[in-house]
Amino acid sequence: MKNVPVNNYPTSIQLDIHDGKFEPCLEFEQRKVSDLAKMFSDKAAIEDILRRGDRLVYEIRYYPFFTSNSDMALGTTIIFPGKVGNEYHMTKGHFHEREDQPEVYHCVQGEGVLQMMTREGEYVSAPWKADTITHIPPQFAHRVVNTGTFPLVFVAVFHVAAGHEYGPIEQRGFRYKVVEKDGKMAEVSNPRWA
Ligand code: S6P
Ligand code: ZN
Repeated sequence: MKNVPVNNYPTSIQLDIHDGKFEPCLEFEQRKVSDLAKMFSDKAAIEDILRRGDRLVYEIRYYPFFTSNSDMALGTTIIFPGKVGNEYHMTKGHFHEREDQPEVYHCVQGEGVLQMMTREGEYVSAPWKADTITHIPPQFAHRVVNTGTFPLVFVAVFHVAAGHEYGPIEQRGFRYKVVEKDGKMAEVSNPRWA
């Protein structure tokens, strides 16, 4: 994160829980279907969406609380509802580069699933609704899936030094995929883990 001012005084920000926005926002990122082409399984569905002009899946806003000797940060993510093929909109998912860095996620709006998995493939999923708060231990990759019909908004609290490692998830995904099956949400085995 570049150009973030050091501030050694207490700081408060006001969050809009409906869209994850706050001011001032120090970093803003958008991820579209094209950015998640390695994550979603249905390649024909991806091509079809891209032919029609791509689509926004989620937005991330960051506020790093940098002091002279600490790097705690706040991130808010809004995942818009939708599916690619039968797979629900989701974040890319990542491990933290540092193995001593956990994270806390707080779902403030929407419904879905928080998927977590170790490098060995031990899998835990947490059903999510408004005000579910989950502690993610350092060794678990994490991905949020919006299975509802409204935007899902969550707040993440972490240290910037934790870092993001996307490679293993790009290569194999999580052990289970979160899909719509017979009109309902289902977690089905991911063939890349067979
Ligand atoms: C950072 C934290 C979140 C995610 C964000 C997007 O450690 O877990 O701020 O970066 O929800 O997810 P992803 O997988 O695209 O980074
Ligand atoms: Zn993280």
